[in-house]
Amino acid sequence: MNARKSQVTPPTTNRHLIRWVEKMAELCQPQHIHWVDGSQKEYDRLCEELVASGTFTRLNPKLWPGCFLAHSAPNDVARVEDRTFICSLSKDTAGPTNNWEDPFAMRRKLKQLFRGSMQGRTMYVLPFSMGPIGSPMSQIGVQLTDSPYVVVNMRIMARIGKPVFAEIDKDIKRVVPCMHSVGAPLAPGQQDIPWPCNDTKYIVHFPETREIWSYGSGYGGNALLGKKCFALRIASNIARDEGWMAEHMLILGVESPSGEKTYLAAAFPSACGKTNLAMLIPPKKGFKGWKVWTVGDDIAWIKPDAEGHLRAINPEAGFFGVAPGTSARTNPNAMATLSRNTIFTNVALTPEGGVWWEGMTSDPPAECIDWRGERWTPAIAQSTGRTAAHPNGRFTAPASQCPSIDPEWENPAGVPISAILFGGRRASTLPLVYQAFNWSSGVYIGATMGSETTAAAAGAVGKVRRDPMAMLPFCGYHMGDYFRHWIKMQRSLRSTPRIFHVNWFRKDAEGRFLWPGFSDNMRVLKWIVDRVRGRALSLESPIGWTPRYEDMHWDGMDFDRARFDAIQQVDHAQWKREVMDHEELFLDLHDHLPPEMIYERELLICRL
Ligand code: SAT
Ligand code: MN
Repeated sequence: MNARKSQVTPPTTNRHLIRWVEKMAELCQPQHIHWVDGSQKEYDRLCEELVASGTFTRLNPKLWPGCFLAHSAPNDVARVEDRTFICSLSKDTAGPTNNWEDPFAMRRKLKQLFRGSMQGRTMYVLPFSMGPIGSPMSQIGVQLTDSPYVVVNMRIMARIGKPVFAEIDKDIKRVVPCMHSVGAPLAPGQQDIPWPCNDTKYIVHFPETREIWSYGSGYGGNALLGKKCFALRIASNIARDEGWMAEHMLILGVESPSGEKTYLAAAFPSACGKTNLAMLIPPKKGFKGWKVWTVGDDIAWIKPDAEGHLRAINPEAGFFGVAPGTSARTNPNAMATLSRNTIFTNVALTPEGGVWWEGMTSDPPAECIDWRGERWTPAIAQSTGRTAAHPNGRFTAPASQCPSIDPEWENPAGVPISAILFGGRRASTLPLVYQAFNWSSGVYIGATMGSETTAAAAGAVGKVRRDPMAMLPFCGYHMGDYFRHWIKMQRSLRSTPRIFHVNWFRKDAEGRFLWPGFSDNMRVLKWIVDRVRGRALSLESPIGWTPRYEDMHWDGMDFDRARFDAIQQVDHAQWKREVMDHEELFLDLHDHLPPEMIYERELLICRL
């Protein structure tokens, strides 16, 4: 029997799937095919193999039970936006903010790249459900991958394996095919390396045929194809066609002492604190009885229900969070979540067999092995400027382990959304919080969002870039059409969520943060909940409704009116420059821009 042919009977009766697997095996020439069942036994075996191959280091089970550490190749540490393509039939459909190539030319290129790309490796057939299995809001994909690292990470990030094959066999949902190869075939007898990948990288989406092809990278959003590629880039296309929204948003529930629960969704760019906000613990002083519940930290699928209210699910099952900066002080819930059964990537290894990253503790370890695998000490850091962890080092941890996980987080019908927040990292101009006048001015606020770039994507860090709805790298079609879709959503709603903009990162003239952030962000959430519930008044400013000092809950915090005025200040000169910047993005999108965006901009200019 052909070695490439599956040795076992496939655990599916779906002939399209079986045929596709055969065809792709013919192309990629793997040595084995493994149908992923998603069991603990299989996971344990794959982790063993990853330890044996040097990809994984098993952490000290007394300190970090069930945890592993991986170090990636230095040329494979983040999403590669310049290698990410939306290959729609027409360039106009992808829009100017996406890389585009002719889909036929791209298919030819991919065929060449994938030909023989899995030689000497196992091809895993990995079925996954984004969203709870069987939920009407869930979507199904099958990823073929030659990376066991991807399989074990996907087991944490999505629902995978046997129950998903059962869903596929019901034949009611379209399955999104996802091809993935690290692009490092092994010649007979060739020794493997801990992090195989390729200098040539392609992260390709075919929106019309709903397909994903990813080549050359094994890292994060480039390789865990259920996440950004499917749940955002492909799903944003499905959502537009079907009248719902696939958004780069966390989902949280605020519970008051009387048990009233209000759910919010919030869009911030990568590495701007979505995970921290989603897992917020209210300040001890002044917020007795208040609680924040976590539904998701990165992606929200939002759909109008039969009554015309928006409901949201988190399509993921785990957190792929930024490790540096995460600590018992900044995010105790994240620390508890990642304390066991977690896969760490690109953080440092301590001599006791634990992990460490910048910001985890105030005192660094005396020595450790850094993410590059080299000896690191605080003195070496001083002289070379090298960090122990890569700034985009990550933890992959099961959502079910999060102490603040919402009892409703797997509700197949989702949770009701009362408010939408936009935000980014802005040292100036943008106040701590303000509320949009209405839905269309809120869409304008989201559409013109800016943020300083972070290490989550390859490229310069700290430059303000326009990142509409935090979707610039993730919208799978023309950004102008995406704004139009947002505007149109209102028509299918009986109640629209209130829209807000927040900025935890405003600085004073000396460059010091004006706001402590973290648990004190609860004060902003409370004002937002009070606004949504009609309990707080507000002031009218040129940009929207802003909080009155006396409507903010200051119990347990010393923040006088002058500081509040400073952080809330709407500086007309700064705002005029800001609006000029909006124009730059709009010029790029002009031929697809909904008229509402032009009118909102004109009104804003008049008010300034
Ligand atoms: O895209 S990743 O999943 O690698 C992380 C992010 O940028 O949000
Ligand atoms: Mn993200």
